[in-house]
Amino acid sequence: LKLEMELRRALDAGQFELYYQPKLEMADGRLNGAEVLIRWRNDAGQLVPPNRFIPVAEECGLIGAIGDWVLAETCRQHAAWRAAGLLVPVLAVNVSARQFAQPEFAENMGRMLAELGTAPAAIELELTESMLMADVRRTAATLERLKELGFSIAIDDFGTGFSSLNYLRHFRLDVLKIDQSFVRELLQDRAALAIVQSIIALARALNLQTVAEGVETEAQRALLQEQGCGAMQGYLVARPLPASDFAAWLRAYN
Ligand code: G
Ligand code: G
Ligand code: MN
Ligand code: NA
Repeated sequence: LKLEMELRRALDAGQFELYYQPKLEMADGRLNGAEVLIRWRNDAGQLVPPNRFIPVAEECGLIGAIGDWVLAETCRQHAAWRAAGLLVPVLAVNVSARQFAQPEFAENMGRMLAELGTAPAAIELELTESMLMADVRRTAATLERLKELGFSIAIDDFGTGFSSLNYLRHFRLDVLKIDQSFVRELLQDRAALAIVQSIIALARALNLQTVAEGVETEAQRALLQEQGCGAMQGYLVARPLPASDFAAWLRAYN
């Protein structure tokens, strides 16, 4: 309850910040996009990671307001970078279960982006398997509408949830993000390698892109590329960066 009150105050006081982590194409190193990751700069000036407060925000319902802030700030930053002449990649925003479960989620997203003056094509939405499977009929309709509006859709932490392969076939998706737990074990564990190979084969058959998460070493990168993975994200490329550092990274990169 104390944390809930602190989060409310943090939102009013503007204590949330967005970090940006680039994703690169495996084949040629071109910029594929960037994931947007929230942090909380608390009263003590410490940076609190989302695992420590997103679950609480989700429980108390504050996630709606925080999610709206994340989307608005992402769009504002996107516009500011473009105005400054930067080539900004697609920005991938994490969506919480409670946000996705809103009855008018797709319409609300479309309306908010129109108000913010951002093209939905500039935004990718990261959803998890459990969100998609909670109500598959509604999910199919919501994804259809989001795609019509122009958003791209990624499944986050793929392979760790319980998704029915049959439903994946019917959902309008763009990207499978291979969970970092598999990438971490890739060189030591034959089972992890087999799972990664299966995800890549599945993605290819369903015409989806793959992004490996948590790539930290050159050996992991080389093996993923050899297996036909499409893109990568992780400390090997860059850590999640504050906006100004990410802009500098982009300038140096382009
Ligand atoms: O940035 P970090 O690795 O600490 O992120 C940890 C978790 O927090 C990830 O699972 C990520 O999806 C989640 N997360 C990060 N930013 C956001 C956000 O803006 N909204 C939601 N709902 N989750 C986020
Ligand atoms: O669940 P989600 O994929 O949204 O969370 C991404 C999380 O992974 C963020 O907390 C981010 O800080 C973290 N992350 C990003 N790259 C790496 C990496 O190379 N290694 C590790 N251990 N974590 C990473
Ligand atoms: Mn994510
Ligand atoms: Na993930």
